[in-house]
Amino acid sequence: MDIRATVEPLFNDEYKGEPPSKRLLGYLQTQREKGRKIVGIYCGYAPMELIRALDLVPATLCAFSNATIEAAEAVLPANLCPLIKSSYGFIIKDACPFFAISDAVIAETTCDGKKKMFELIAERRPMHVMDLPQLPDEPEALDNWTVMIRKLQRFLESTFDRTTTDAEMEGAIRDANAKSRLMNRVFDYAALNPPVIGWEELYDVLFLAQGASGAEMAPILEGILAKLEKRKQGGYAHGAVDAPRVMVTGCPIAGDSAKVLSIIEEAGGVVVAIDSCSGMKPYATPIEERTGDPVRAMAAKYLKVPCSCMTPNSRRLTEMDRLTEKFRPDAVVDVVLQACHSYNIESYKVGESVQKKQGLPFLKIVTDYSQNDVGQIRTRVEAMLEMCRR
Ligand code: BJ8
Repeated sequence: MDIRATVEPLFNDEYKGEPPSKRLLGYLQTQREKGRKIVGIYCGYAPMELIRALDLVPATLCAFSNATIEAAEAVLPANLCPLIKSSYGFIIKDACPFFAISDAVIAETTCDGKKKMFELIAERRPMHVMDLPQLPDEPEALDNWTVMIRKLQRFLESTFDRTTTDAEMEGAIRDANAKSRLMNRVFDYAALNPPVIGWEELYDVLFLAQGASGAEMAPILEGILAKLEKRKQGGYAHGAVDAPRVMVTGCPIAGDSAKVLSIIEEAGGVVVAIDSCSGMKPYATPIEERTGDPVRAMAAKYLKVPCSCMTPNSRRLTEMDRLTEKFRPDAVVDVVLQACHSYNIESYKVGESVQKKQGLPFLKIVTDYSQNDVGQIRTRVEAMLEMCRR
């Protein structure tokens, strides 16, 4: 049963059925009209708390549409990750409204494709590239990443002619932690068996939460939590009561690559956990408060982001264990975007862990943003769900 047809929608009427991207854009435009500056980001390593401490507003830039890839391929190689091609295509086609209202952009040295693409767009906005340590367990990694966050602080302070204090950063950290706690309470309703929230509604919440601060999100999230509790008390279920529960991990997916999530639910499964930067990952780790060195505290948190650009990326397996414990999936789907070598290679270890340690069916899907492989993905997902039902 699609509960949205039978129960109160999660968002209030003020949004008038607008898609979440439009709501987020409306929010950012309002902030801009109030005189606030917007900072575009592309990655889960961008330290949001520093941005907010400087009274700047973060905006995640467009990266998830197939429509901009053809234009990008005039410059970029065709055998490049679709996320990078799509991002670049949005910029050269002037098609990303979030980039259009951004006053600066933060970039990081994650994968090769992304960092070279940043060179091509560097002239279009003030841009700061952060040198991300990729051996997170080495003792100097934390020192180096702390230095990089301080350099970003200086870049933002000089670009926007302002300064921030430790107390303001501590405040932004507390605000972010409060938002994370509320977001995790929303995720708790996907962990229920049966879940009372599906992936589309989760994405709506995640989308809006990217832009707004904890204080701004708190009343919205409290309202959503009350509605979810009502659904739970009313005995509603998202999907069939006995639907196989699926955890999705891997590359960020949204827009055209969210086809995988739709296929899982169309095939009779329910997506209960989304272990990626477009899903629950940004809310997985709190930042230590009142350490006396908020920049280092931020650095410690962001170094723990379990991205495949890190080696070893053992935290990903630990995090997946935690999510398996909490969300009790019956199967795990690892989504790898074509030509993303790091997630593709890491998939072997992930599959081994899921199958041997958790004893769960595992399906690796390598895909792009086109619709060409929908039939093939559907067949493979159906076969996996069949295994769960046996
Ligand atoms: S912290 S996952 S947002 S890098 S899919 S562009 S890695 S070739 S998106 Fe990511 Fe930051 Fe990591 Fe998260 Fe490259 Fe792979 Fe493409 Fe990727």
